[in-house]
Amino acid sequence: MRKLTEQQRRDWAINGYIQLEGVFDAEEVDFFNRELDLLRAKPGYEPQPDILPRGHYGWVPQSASQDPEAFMDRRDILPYHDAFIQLMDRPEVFDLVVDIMGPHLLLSMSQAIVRASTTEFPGYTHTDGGEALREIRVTETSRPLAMKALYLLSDVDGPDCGNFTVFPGSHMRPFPTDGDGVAEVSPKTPGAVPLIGKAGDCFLFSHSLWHGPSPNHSGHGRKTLLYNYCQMFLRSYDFETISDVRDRCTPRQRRLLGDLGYDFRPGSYFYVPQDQEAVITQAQAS
Ligand SMILES: O=C(O)CCC(=O)C(=O)O
Repeated sequence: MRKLTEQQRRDWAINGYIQLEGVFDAEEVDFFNRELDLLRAKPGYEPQPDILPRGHYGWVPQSASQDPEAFMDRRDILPYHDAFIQLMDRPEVFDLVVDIMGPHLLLSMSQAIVRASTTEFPGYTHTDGGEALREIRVTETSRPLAMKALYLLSDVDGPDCGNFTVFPGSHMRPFPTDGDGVAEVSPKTPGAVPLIGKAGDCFLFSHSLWHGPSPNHSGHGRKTLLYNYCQMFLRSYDFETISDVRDRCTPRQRRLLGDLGYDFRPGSYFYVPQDQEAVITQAQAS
């Protein structure tokens, strides 16, 4: 399997993120953009801010708007196309995820986001994983608890284009909140870096990095795919047990979805199956 270069290893340790250029070619970018547009008409999990608390997703019959440039935040995208399943262990990215996380990992979330071009959205900054994970940081020499791969499906070539915006090095610092747990930093706080990238690039970043979307005034929607990986002893965001797509998966993909190959028993997921490393490091066909 591929490994991080020395420069990437330093970037990960010091900045808390890495940019991989040109992971998708132009044809793949078009393909995934089309698939994203198709999701809108289908049922699925989306935020329901008037009904559900922040961070929770409810089942909706379709997205609020069928305009491909409008806001969409769709969770658990694996069932919609085999290409979304294949992306969970695409070697150019997954090999590096394993180099960073080690082999005892789960795919805990998949997501498609469109950030509409609008003057209404100021962007926001957060760490991943909710209130408890926000309190936990690990050292430069430790594996992370969780990390994401964010695939850009739109060019982001200037500020205020819905940029993925980060505070380099912040993964080592407590996230600043007021007494009610509300973030005291935003994409406009000094130190924030709005990242530039091309459709097809991928950002790998730690759950504890202060990050989030900038405003988008570009005139077009900024589209991304996100895959979250966590250590096995954490749990999945997207499913209670194991995703229904398991029958469409390779053994490695099934393992990434939490299928251990035997029924749950106390100790499962903390002490991993004996073949865990072999399954994760070998991309068997079926
Ligand atoms: O770029 C976005 O729209 C949100 C990405 C993000 O902040 C996240 O996945 O945690």
